[in-house]
Amino acid sequence: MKLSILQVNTEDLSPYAIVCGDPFRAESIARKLDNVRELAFSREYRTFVGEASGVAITVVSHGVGSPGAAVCFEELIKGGVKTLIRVGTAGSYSAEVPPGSLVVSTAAVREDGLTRQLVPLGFPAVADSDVVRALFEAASETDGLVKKGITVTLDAFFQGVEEFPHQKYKQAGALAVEMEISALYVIAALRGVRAGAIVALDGYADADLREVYDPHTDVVSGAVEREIDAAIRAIVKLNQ
Ligand code: R1X
Repeated sequence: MKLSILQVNTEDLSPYAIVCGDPFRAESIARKLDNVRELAFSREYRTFVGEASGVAITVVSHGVGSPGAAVCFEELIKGGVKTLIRVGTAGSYSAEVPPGSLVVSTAAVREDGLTRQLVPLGFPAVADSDVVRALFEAASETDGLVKKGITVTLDAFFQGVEEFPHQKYKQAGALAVEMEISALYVIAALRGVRAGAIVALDGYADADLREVYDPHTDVVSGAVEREIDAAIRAIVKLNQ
């Protein structure tokens, strides 16, 4: 069967998938795998398959924001993917986890608009505990700071006239904010598959800490490299 939006044949997909926002990042993740093939590049969704230590891994870009990303997650699950790991970037809430750190998301605050159209807000957006463990172990084997905890998923990237909810979630102990994890966790739960996410912090979300937002630094690209390696090794661990 061909997936209508990803434009990929389901027979080519593997049970494990790494998803990321940026189609160019999907390519750099795929380059770390053996026997890589590009399957399709349709809209923002670019799909590769390859192998790490003999384990087949699908790599797909999902674009920016929960609704578009949800299309990717739903089609992958329809196509037989059973474990999804998001490798992404996020804004830090605290100087204790500065840009360049990695955060494994144990659960996501549902400040997105999409998931409330799927299931009531009381339903949690929570990661699979085995995926969290594998990601945290693999990330801790790399150099640099790694934390695990709650992240916030928000639709807005640029502020309008409404206040961003960063202060209250920071006070409540959330570590970082990004734009897709709650969609991933809710959809994974509704469809009965497992999911996890690791993010590289690329700046401060908190206006008190933020200077100019520039995610194109060596510190950030080093953290992105570490999280990609960690996600690949986490999948190999999960497959053992
Ligand atoms: O999740 C966020 C979004 O995909 C993080 O980076 C993008 C916006 O720059």
